Amino acid sequence: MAQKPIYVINGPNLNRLGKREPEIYGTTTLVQVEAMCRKAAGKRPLRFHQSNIEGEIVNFIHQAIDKGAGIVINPAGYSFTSVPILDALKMFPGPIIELHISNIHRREAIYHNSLVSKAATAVIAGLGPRGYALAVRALLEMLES
Ligand code: DHK
Repeated sequence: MAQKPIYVINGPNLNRLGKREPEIYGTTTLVQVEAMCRKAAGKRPLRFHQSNIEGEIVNFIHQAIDKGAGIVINPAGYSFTSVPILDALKMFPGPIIELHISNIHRREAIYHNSLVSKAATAVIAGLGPRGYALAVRALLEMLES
């Protein structure tokens, strides 16, 4: 039977990774992040999405609820504001890793309280873009055990 995919879901402004505040987010592009995720996933199918629109992110999470094995999500700015994204994640039965490229706890106060963490199995913050590949590998281990 085909393995259920891992969903990697990205929120607003992450389409501009590489050019966006490189002193905070680095110079790696989202296309490069996707390649890192696919390499880390190995044989496990992977769906990679990004949207600047809250409802589209909710729809990606619904796709994962129906077809996915695990979620890595960087909700970006919606981490701190979005009850709809939190509500959608609460419906997901598998492991969820919340990911932030930067260490949000070392930044301005607006970035300190992520609503999404209430639904996350684990949170990675501050490892830079490499955190995505580590999150995918951690999901693989959780799914295999
Ligand atoms: C990305 C964003 O766009 C910010 O709004 C978050 C997160 C931090 C990140 O570090 O990946 O606060």
